[in-house]
Amino acid sequence: MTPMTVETQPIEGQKPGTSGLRKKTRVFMGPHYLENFVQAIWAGAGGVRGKTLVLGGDGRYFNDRAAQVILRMAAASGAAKVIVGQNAILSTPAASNLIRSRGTDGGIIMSASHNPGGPEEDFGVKFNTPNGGPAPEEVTNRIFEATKTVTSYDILESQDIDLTRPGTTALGSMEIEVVDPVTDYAALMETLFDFDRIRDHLKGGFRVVFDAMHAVTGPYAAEILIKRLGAGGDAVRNAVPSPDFGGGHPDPNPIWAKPLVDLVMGPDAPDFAAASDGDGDRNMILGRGIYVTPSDSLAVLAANAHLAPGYAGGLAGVARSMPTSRALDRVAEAKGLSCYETPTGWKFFGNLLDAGKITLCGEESAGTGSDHVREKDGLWAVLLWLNILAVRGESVADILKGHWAEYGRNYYSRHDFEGVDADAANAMMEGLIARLPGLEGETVAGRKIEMAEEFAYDDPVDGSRSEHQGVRIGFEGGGRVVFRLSGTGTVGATLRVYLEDVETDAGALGRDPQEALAGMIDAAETLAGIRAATGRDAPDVIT
Ligand code: VG1
Ligand code: CO
Repeated sequence: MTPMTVETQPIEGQKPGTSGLRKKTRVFMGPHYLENFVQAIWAGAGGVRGKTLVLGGDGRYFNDRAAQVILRMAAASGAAKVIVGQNAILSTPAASNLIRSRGTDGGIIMSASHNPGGPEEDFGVKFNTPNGGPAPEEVTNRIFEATKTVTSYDILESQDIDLTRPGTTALGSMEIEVVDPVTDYAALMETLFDFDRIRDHLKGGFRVVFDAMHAVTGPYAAEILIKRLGAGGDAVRNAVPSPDFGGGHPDPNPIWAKPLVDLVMGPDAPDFAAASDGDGDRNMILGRGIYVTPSDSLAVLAANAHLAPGYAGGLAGVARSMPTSRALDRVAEAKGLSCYETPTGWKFFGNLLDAGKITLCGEESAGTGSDHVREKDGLWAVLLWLNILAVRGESVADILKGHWAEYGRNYYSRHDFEGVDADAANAMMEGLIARLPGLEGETVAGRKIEMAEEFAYDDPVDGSRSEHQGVRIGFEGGGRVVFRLSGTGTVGATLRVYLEDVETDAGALGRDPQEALAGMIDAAETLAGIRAATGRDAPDVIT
């Protein structure tokens, strides 16, 4: 087997976004595209000679072939060992766990997460550091710089490695260990939750449905929910991962997981339902007749985590991304916990988790997690909910209503304007940013503005600063509007408008969120001129 050095040229636009580099699959399959980026990852990681890495992906189209390329490149660059999920599959949280538990030097996750998959859809590559978390900005900046100067990459000439069976093989002088993707992850879950108690609760007639959305969590959910917890054989739907996720968006929200929402709103509703995304790090939580917003779910989990054995000692602190509703802050305040506010993207939680400042964290985009790994974790959130439900013996709806009665309700919604003209979206954001200094004290849509700023984050652990993390405008009485451009899309720009308003009046806790947020929706339009900038009358996706 001969290592080859292949000449190449920098390819424009290989800048990692909120979560790795995401592009159209055809772009990733283009000449040298994947190879250039992987060579840049080696550079950003300080080389891979003698190192051990983890490799896996969400099973989307091109996952299998990309894995072979990455293995040949790791071998040619002198890596000592790569631990690969069987068939190159690993959910994002399972990859994070392996990176940590096996004491490796990091890993590569092949996924575009909630983006659709297939030859005409999206692919992605992300590098995680030895703590198991997404590379921090300092590293992704180094990777991006390396993509701008790459002139060659090293790759081994060889046939494909057989990744279909667990076991150890070699590629040149590099060891390859193929592992079952589920085993270690399921074992970790057993250490955190009271499986006996959950099993008894299910045996007592509590009915659970999980929708894997044809994505990576199918085998994980089948092993954990059906085999280990005894949920019925029909408890896991769309359980076989497919390269194009059955033609759908593996995005667990009321739009893309509508059949599940219809189920819980219908006559044959289970007691609890949930879904996860392409790579298994997101969660959507539903109860009979009720959808739990991710922000509320995070707050409920923070308030009740101590009911699960893994968190019985209480939480060190909590964190949420800036656009996430402040329902979490209310719980933190009541419990005397520190609550940190970070920019969007899981990479910003890593330092807080590593430093032991927080135990639990989450984002409004259906991501929740804890210090058990360094990624958000969809099935973990499902199991924590199940553990809490088993202990409290109440319905999801009752838990949520009780939560609002105790802490007040933060009405919350996100409006997405997808695939809009990038120049127009940028101009809108710039216009808004230019007006921010004059907004304080102004009254917009009948509400007085208390603060208006562009969010910047100073990491309390390493002192690094991240600027331009979204515009936030706070109103008297706790209302808030946040504007951000997405960093995970692959076509045009996606404008996200995050709306929140606080209600503590006991008689007004059961309103429809869109109606309760009408004032904030008006204020957002008045402030930013969304319709004119996007050419849209209404958002494409409301969550
Ligand atoms: C979105 C979400 C963000 C999340 C990111 C990755 O980013 O808003 O909260 O961390 O996706 O999630 P953006 O930049 O498009 O708003 V995943 O499950 O797609 O890796
Ligand atoms: Co994801």
